[in-house]
Amino acid sequence: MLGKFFKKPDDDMGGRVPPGQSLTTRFPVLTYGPAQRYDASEVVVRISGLAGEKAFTWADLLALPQTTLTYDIHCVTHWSKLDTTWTGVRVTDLMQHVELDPAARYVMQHSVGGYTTNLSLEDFVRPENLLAHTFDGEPLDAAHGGPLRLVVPHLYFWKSAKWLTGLEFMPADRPGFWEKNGYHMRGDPFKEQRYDDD
Ligand SMILES: Nc1nc2c(c(=O)[nH]1)N[C@H]1C(S)=C(S)[C@@H](COP(=O)(O)O)O[C@H]1N2
Ligand SMILES: [Mo]
Repeated sequence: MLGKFFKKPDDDMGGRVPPGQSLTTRFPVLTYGPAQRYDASEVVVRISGLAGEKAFTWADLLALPQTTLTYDIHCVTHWSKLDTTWTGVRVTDLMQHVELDPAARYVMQHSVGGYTTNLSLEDFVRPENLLAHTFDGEPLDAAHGGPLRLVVPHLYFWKSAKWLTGLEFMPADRPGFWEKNGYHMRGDPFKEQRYDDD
């Protein structure tokens, strides 16, 4: 059954497919625990920690510039999906409206349901990272994190929190949910940083 949907790349597609990954044209759902359901009217992204306190509502987010980008995503469970198209607010555009304390070095993403995942500020503030609400021109499915998720395509996909509710800026790194359970603190797919001893 797997062979029908997952195929080993014939080559690495000119360097696009990280080691140990297979391509899929489906879009698998990976959620620890139940999928969360909430309405766009309930969306709030709270800024906390080493930054001026602030909360972005759905309307605030839609008032920011909207960007559509196409890129590849890589899951630590060995699937990669090429050319996924997302629309949302660039992290770099959001950060224009956040008063960051210069002591901030890391950020924790928080989600409905309690999922968390950590990033360094360099991995977070990149022009391709999106607070995404649209996939392939359609509102993002709840199963995939709709109404709003983060997409950080250069790291394994567990670093992209679904149902985003908060961004907590931190002076030092701290493990999120999967990182506490043995996953790598950074998760670069091209370096195969799957587990904390990789
Ligand atoms: N809130 C939340 N975000 C999450 C997860 C989760 O369980 N809860 N799973 C992560 C993992 S392990 C992966 S691989 C991707 C899966 O996203 P998808 O279900 O859209 O494929 O979401 C990440 N973000
Ligand atoms: Mo994952």
